[in-house]
Amino acid sequence: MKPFAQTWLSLGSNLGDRLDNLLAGAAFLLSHGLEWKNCSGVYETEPVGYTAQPDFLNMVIHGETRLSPLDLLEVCQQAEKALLRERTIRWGPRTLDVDILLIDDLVLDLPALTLPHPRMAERAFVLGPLGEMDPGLMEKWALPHITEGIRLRMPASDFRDRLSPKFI
Ligand code: A4P
Ligand code: MG
Repeated sequence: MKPFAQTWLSLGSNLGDRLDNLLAGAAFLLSHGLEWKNCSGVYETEPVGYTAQPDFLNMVIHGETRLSPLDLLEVCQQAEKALLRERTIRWGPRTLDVDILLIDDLVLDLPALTLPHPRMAERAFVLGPLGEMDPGLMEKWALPHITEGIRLRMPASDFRDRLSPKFI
């Protein structure tokens, strides 16, 4: 059987019930080939890129999977579709965005998938949650611990039970 790969995913939402969207997105991933390992708290974050839009809630999930990288990307996009995301403006508002930050030590530059995620090293909404959850990973990939424009909204201990596989 194919071995498990470790992966870190970034989830973001700034439309509708943002916390529900994140938890529903996570539940979708965990029932489509992602095995639960850990997650960060949920952060309230200022929009980056296209700034005339509501604040986001963001979190990072660490999981393991036997899916290929492109199949994992497909599942991430299905999760966005399940949450009725419409792609209109690049970097614009969305019910759910799921980005793959890392898969093991993979460095990829395919038309559909770049790893590590090309913009992760400059984004506090990724680096804050990742640094909270996995300081060793920050060191390994030489990532700066930038936390400007983000604040912890809910620690993982407040909602972890709602994500653990027995509730899915
Ligand atoms: N793609 C390539 N590599 C990856 C990867 N590692 N993970 C391709 C996921 N997708 C990857 O993404 C566009 C294409 O990127 C996909 O078709 C996939 O094949 P998209 O989700 O359709 O469009 P997008 O999200 O609008 O664009 P993009 O460039 O992915 O934007 P980002 O980088 O995801 O940024 N501010 C705050 N505070 N919080 C946020 O969560 N998110 C964004 C979106 C902007 N500002 C934000 C936040
Ligand atoms: Mg995206």
